[in-house]
Amino acid sequence: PSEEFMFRHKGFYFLPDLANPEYIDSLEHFVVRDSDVFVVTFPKSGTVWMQNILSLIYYEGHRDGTAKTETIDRVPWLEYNFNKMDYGSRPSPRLFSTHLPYYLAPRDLRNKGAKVIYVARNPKDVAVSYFHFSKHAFIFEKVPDFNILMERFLSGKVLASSWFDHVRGWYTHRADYNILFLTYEELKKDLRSAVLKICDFLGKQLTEKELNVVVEKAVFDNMKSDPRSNYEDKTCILEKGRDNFLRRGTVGDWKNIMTVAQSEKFNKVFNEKMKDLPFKFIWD
Ligand code: PPS
Repeated sequence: PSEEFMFRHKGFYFLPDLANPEYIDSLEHFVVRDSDVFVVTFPKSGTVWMQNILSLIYYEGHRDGTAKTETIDRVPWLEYNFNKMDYGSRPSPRLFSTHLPYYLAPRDLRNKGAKVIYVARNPKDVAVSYFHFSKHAFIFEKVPDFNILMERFLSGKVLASSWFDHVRGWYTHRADYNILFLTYEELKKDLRSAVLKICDFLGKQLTEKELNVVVEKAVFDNMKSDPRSNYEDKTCILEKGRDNFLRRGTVGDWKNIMTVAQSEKFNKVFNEKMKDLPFKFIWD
């Protein structure tokens, strides 16, 4: 992969410009508050979706449409501080998202005060989503051929490195964190139940009416048409007018692009690397 688009630090690929090795190292000592909530994902696994769900759960002004704040300002990325916020002076409860692997995450998270929500998505769809996103995102290297992207994905030469290591790392160290594991597919299957589970984990009591609004506003089509949720104005990331962060939002889109041979190769690597873990993804 081109160094113009990614740099490697401590075995992990980051986006340049928005992060550098010193900043990443400083995050080990980032002061975490017990009231903080971290969304942790491998890229293209439902980050923006979960950012939006948390924002809707926590902010009445988002639910009722009176506040115009964008999701990125409510749930900023820890390691990519796009809007140069002073995270230390943000009022509690602070919401963050991150693609960091467990071993580079703030140490304080292991005190188990703060909550972590990990969202995993079936990796074939992650690779396909990554491929499409990279075509229109300035921050990603354009890879013209899916086969090349897939090879890089399987060998961990993409942003956030290996999907397999990312999921395994967080999952096998789960006892060190106050963590809720969710899959993109379960959110798709029954968003309402997933939101209830999230509220339960966060200790947030929503009324029936509030819950209905969260679920309705977090549905793909509604998020796609809401500029606060879809990063429409982030022309520094994406070409304007092109597929934004909300592209298709389905389970099984990999079938539209992967050949049988590619799918079999993918299965082989998946089975080798994940066989001892209980992750069961809905693939279609
Ligand atoms: S990023 O760049 O890491 O922040 O991307 P991320 O948000 O993790 O992943 C983007 C994919 O998530 C899909 N998405 C959704 N799917 C269903 N419902 C909702 N509400 C939703 N919001 C985002 C988005 O469409 C991307 O997947 P693909 O398959 O490319 O459509």
